[in-house]
Amino acid sequence: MQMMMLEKKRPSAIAANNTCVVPSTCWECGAICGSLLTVKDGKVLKIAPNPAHPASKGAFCVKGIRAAHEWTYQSSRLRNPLRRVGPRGSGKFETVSWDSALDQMAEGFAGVRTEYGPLALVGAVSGAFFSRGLVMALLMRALGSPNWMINQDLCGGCRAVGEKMTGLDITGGEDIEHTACAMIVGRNPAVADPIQWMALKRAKTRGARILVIDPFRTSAVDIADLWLRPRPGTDTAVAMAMIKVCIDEGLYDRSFVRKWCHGFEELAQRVCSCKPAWAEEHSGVAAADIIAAARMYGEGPSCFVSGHGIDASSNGVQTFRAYNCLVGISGNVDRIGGNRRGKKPPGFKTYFDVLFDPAFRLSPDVEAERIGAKEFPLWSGPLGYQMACHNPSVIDAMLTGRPYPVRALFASGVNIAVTYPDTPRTIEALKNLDVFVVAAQTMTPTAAWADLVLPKTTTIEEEQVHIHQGAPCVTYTRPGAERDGDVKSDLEIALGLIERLAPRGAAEARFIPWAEQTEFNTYLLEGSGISLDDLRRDGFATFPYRLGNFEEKPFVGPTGKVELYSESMASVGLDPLPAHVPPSYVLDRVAVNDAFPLVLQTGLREKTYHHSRFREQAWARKVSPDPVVYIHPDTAERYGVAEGSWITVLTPGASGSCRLKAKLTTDTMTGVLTTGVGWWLPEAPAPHFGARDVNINAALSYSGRWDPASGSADTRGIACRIETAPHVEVG
Ligand SMILES: Nc1nc2c(c(=O)[nH]1)N[C@H]1C(S)=C(S)[C@@H](COP(=O)(O)OP(=O)(O)OC[C@H]3O[C@@H](n4cnc5c(=O)[nH]c(N)nc54)[C@H](O)[C@@H]3O)O[C@H]1N2
Ligand SMILES: Nc1nc2c(c(=O)[nH]1)N[C@H]1C(S)=C(S)[C@@H](COP(=O)(O)OP(=O)(O)OC[C@H]3O[C@@H](n4cnc5c(=O)[nH]c(N)nc54)[C@H](O)[C@@H]3O)O[C@H]1N2
Ligand code: SF4
Ligand SMILES: [Mo]
Repeated sequence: MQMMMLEKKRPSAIAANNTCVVPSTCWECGAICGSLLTVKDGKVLKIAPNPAHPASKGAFCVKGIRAAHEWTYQSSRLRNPLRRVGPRGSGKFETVSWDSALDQMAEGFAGVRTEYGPLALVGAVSGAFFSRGLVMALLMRALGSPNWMINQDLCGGCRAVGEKMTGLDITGGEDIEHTACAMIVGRNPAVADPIQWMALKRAKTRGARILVIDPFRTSAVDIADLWLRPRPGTDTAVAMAMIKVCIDEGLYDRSFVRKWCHGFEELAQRVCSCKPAWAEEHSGVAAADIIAAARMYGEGPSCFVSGHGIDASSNGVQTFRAYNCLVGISGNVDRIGGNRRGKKPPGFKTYFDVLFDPAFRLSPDVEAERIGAKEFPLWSGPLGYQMACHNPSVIDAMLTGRPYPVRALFASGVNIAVTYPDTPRTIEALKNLDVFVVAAQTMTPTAAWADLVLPKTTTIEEEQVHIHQGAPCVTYTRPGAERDGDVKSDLEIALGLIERLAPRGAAEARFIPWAEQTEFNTYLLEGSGISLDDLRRDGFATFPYRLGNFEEKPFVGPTGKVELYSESMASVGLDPLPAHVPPSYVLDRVAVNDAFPLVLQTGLREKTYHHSRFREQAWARKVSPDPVVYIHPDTAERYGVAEGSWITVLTPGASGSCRLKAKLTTDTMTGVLTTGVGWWLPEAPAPHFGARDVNINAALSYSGRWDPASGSADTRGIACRIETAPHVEVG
């Protein structure tokens, strides 16, 4: 057991001629990089990396430097509340005051609540990683509804459920700095996470070995010692064979397994037939490479750097379970160079602590009514990751009234008409609502359908306090800029609504007891020994923590051990051991082979965009002007696709299609089409702004197949076909 004590860094704020440089944290994506804001007269002039930040160590990206700044000051920013004046989707809005907007919202929500009951009210948000997620959950609870949608079923949902079911909480705690082997699986760190990418490059220079498991040739392959290239969605087979090799060759940590793992014998039995040659058949990865990978990882200390590439699919939880078992048996948990478990200062409250705090919970019978709780108890039930709804089922409820009607939606920080699969169906659902309110910073294909659009503060106008597991430290985002417009934060909007509804008996104020963000942040910090003043001065605060403190803080499952055999999964009738479930395109092949002969991978990140954000910024569009689909030259030749030509992509069960520009490259496998996510065209006509044209989610189904544990739909590993289509100018 080791005691780690990190030294406090010196304050980095320097004042000079009315201009000051203050430490903060970029909040534009989950990497949360330490930043330095140059501020003058309440305006942020410049955003730069903070080399003194213990987690990011100067890592940063162009979105943080440029996009976040422009997002605040651009002319297309929404600066006043808007009320729809024409029919839904007509694009006709008028400017109104906040009082008038919040009165109307309160009236609408109260009306739906009276007519259909509180369950008919739903909130939607990106995730609970930022305070807006927690605020949305608590706002809905205040209104009496357990229903909130987070898009984590499409993001880290399979990872979260897989980890929780294994008893681990290791996301973000990859100790790349000290590892002997970084195993990068389904992760594109050079684009998605500059902190990880810089750490990986340092590790490589130091002599650590890099193992990449990815069907696509990312920049990580350039620094790899070994690259396994499985066919999409076949990682479970690879991981199970790696477990078998490690067990057969004694490359596992016997004493850790004896003391801290539950179900080793059962796991050994399960992988008994998973020979590397078996995995080769399923994945296409040579058996010899699987053996070499198992040895490389098994020698350790090794860390598992996982990504979205093995998430957001109908077999994602089992995939994560398999890799998590590998982490478990190798004992690479909470040890130097392995995967660190979540750390926090004593007393500090994370968003998850508040979400699960009995003081902020609805009664169990109301929570049991949450949409998805019965079908996906490990996602939407009390055992779930964030106890959020099963989103596709909510969309269904909006359209069909089953299991009960959903009539009012408040979407904050989520662009569901672009980022949820099956765009045409999502839009039909939005049109069908009685009340639809969106909080956003710009007009989007989602906001275009709203009755009210509430203009939101940006990440440089808000104060946030968050744990960064990368150092770890508590990190601070400063409201560096004065608000540019008559805009409000998510907390202020929620409080405005509760203030109007509580006197009518339609809301309970106790669910959001903080009068403003600073009070909320103070509440999170209470008892941690870290004050807001410390954070304001330095931008972060480190804290002492212990590695390997398993007695003091057991693993999170029912046995308090790493559950190779998951008791929670067994308790709800799911397979408690990792199992290879073939990806959708393999299962679909039987039925639709001729019609959909190719495989579609979505979600490849682009450096200039955060999903659907920043599409209106000219510099970003210049760097990345078109929605691209990568096609292997052999596949292109076979289907008559020329470099730079526009093609249409279709998948089974979806109500729309998507138009993409072909880029021919051997970076993608033969027969596999790889594209990004989040495309729409702010310059195209309202209300769709291209969301049914160039948005890949227009071509996907959201109506199942779903992962049995997380409820995630497939965003990759999908059978598809293409049509060659001429380039259509979108006006
Ligand atoms: N610039 C930028 N950065 C971002 C974001 C952004 O929009 N823009 N979004 C942020 C968010 S919310 C997220 S969730 C992360 C996601 O970022 P990452 O976790 O890096 O995920 P992806 O880019 O979706 O995919 C990573 C890799 O998974 C591979 N992959 C696909 N299918 C499979 C498979 O079956 N097996 C294996 N082993 N690999 C596969 C892909 O080829 C790809 O190289 O990025 C974050 N960072
Ligand atoms: N097919 C497919 N679909 C995917 C993915 C994929 O790989 N493939 N990736 C999935 C993943 S990983 C993710 S994380 C999601 C992302 O899905 P979304 O969260 O919908 O994506 P964003 O484009 O980041 O943004 C959302 C909107 O939130 C608003 N916003 C930003 N910050 C704030 C804030 O602080 N408060 C409020 N009120 N509004 C704010 C902005 O107006 C922006 O338009 O997409 C998922 N969808
Ligand atoms: S990766 Fe870029 S956008 Fe994300 S937090 Fe860091 S600087 Fe900001
Ligand atoms: Mo995500």
